[in-house]
Amino acid sequence: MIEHKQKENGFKYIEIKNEKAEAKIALQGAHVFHYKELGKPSVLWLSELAYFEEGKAIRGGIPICFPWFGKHKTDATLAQHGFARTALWTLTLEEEIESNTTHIQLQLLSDEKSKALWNYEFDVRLDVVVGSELSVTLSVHNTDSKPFEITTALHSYFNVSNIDEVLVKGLDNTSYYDALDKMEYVQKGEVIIDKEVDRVYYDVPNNIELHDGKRKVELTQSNLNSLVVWNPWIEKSKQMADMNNDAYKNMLCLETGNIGRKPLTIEANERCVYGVVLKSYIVEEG
Ligand code: TA6
Repeated sequence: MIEHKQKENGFKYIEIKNEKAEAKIALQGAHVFHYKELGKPSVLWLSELAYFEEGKAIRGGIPICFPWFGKHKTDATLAQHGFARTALWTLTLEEEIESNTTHIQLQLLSDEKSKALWNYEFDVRLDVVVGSELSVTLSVHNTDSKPFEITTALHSYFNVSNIDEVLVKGLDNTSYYDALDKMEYVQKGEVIIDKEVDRVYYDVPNNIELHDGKRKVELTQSNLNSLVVWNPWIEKSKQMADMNNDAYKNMLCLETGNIGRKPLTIEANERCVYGVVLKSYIVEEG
C-alpha cells in the first residue's frame, strides 16, 4: 500500500506498508523519516520534537546532505548541509514491485532558486526500496556543461535502545578527523560512544555494523568513502530545540558519504550513483 498523506499544516509525505515493512518519506528533502521491518524495532530514529515544516530540516530519519556537507566552504551564510534536505522534491515513480517490496523515486532538478545558491544544472534522483531491508540510492546527474564538485552524505539517524551498549564495528585502523578538537586519529577497535562524538572516518569499508544489545544493523554502502559518526551527547542536545534533552541516549548518526577531503567530482553529462542498504537483525544469544 502506498498512501499520499499530509500533516495538518499541509506537509506532504508518502506512507508505505507492505508484507515486510513500513516507511514514511517526506516530499520535502526526499526524507525517509521512518523505516521499520514488521516485528522488529524501528531502524531509524526520529526526534519526538522534529519539525515537519516547510524549509526546516527533520531531526531524524535520513536527511540528504547535498551539494555540500556541513558548513559551506566559503560562504557561512549558506545553509548547513546544503539545500536538498529542505527543497521540495517531485515524486516520479511509485510501484509495488512485489507484496513485500515497494519502490519510490523522487527527483530534484536545478532551478533558478538552486542556481542562486549553487550555479550548476543537475538532475538528482533518490530511489527508495522498502522491504526486508531499506535501500536508499542517490543518482546525481551533472546536466551542466562544466564539471562540479560535491560533498554529500546520507545523514542517517539510527534508533538505539541504549547508547551505553552501542558498538560500531568495521572501523578498526581507519583514520578519522575529530571535528571537536580538529585533530586526526586512527581508530583502534570498535567505536563506543561515551561522550559527544563528531568524527569523519575516511576510506571506510563498504560494510559497517551497528550493534545495540541484541540488535544489529548492517550498513552496506556503495560508492561512498567516508562515514560520519555523530552523537551530540548532553550539552549539545540541550541546545537543540527539536530534540529532547535525554534523546541522545537513543540515537546515533552513522552518515555514509563523500565528505571533507574526499569530495566527488562529477564531469559534465556524467552521472554518479551512490547509496546505502540498511538491514537489521536480532542477534541470537549464546
Ligand atoms: O554530521 C554531523 C553534523 O555535521 C554535526 O556537526 C551536527 O551539527 C549535525 O551534523 C546536525 O546538523 P544539523 O544542521 O542537522 O543541526
